[in-house]
Amino acid sequence: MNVRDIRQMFPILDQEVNGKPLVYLDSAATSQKPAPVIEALDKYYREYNSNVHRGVHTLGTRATDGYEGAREKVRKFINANSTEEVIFTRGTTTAINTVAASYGRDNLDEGDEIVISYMEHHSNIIPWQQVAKQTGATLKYLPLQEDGTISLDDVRETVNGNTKIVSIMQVSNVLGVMNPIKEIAKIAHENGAIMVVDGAQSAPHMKIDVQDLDCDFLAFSGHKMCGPTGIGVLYGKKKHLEKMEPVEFGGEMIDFVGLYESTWKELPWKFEGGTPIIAGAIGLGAAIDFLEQIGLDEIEAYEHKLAAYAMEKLSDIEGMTIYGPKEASKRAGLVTFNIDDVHPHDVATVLDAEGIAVRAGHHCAQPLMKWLKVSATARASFYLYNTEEDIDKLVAGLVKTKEYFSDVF
Ligand code: 7TS
Repeated sequence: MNVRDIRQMFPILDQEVNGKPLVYLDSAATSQKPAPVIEALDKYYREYNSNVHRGVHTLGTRATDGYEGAREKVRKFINANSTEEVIFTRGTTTAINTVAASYGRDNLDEGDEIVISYMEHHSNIIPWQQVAKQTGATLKYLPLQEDGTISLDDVRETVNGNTKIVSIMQVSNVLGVMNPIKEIAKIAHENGAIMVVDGAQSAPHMKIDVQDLDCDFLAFSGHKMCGPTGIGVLYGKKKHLEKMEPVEFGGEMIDFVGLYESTWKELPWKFEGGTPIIAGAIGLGAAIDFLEQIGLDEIEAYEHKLAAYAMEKLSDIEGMTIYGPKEASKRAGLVTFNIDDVHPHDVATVLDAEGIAVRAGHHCAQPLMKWLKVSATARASFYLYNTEEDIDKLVAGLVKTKEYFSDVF
């Protein structure tokens, strides 16, 4: 993998921000887009923009082929059994909400339990809070180890015969930990529960095989994996999706509409009410082609190297607190930190003046912030286009931040 060549495929990286070359370290929020993805969107709108699954005209057929072709690319990307199991959504949030609103509402009752963890993103917390309120089910939290990891003993203790749904992120957007999803899924299944996986931070960075993980549902977002915003995926096992009710009703998802009753199209379209996200899906297909050309294993290995380098360099800065496991081998490509008493928003502001983009805040993980006993943190997140030089610039920026604030106070 030649990072110099890869960087050249991302036109946005070649610019100055505040008079300094841009160092983009916020890919966990959203990744940048390579030229082939931008070109695929451009080509669609210039050459074959049309609605899908309707007319017989040529552009409509091309758009339908592009849209359904992207579904097959996603199927292969996650090794789903069939395209019937691949539903296009607006993103991870919509995908998890669909599972909670449909599977959750129909399969939960008073006394049933939903198990999530303290490290979840709000979009894997609130849908379960809502469905718990609607059905009388109880929401339970898996505890975390001191370094922020999940122990399988805790999973065995928390998941029991009352558990109906276990929903866990594969990679944390704050701690960077990689959770043992396959093992958790096994424990869930032994107890008669289903396993939902939030793959927002894993799908862009590592190979995912839904059959090997044996998860029942997987959610992820296109915009974090070099694709456009507004497109995501809900994978679900056919045996569940077949029995589930759609959550959005209208055009495109129906078979027959009577005055008082209607019937639905077959899978996957019964979950795709309204004109679908055609350009988004085509762009996601191009992003998958791009990532696969480089190789997900290569990308993962490269990001591990970057994370290890960042951990080493950042740990050398005095007053630095890094959250999550210390061992780089347990971490994906992001580092979340605080430095002395400087507010993370101030850290991000000083870094921005240096052309360095990091995120500051609660990262949509307020329960985790409470667990960490902080209100906010700064976070640098890496992707295949970042370099060790980017991390050196981050370190220099942080040293400058420290100096600036020690002068102020
Ligand atoms: N789950 C995880 C683990 C995430 O990191 C995010 C977004 C989502 C779900 C929601 O994805 P969406 O595409 O539906 O919005 N995480 C972040 C982040 O860490 N900073 O900005 C967005």
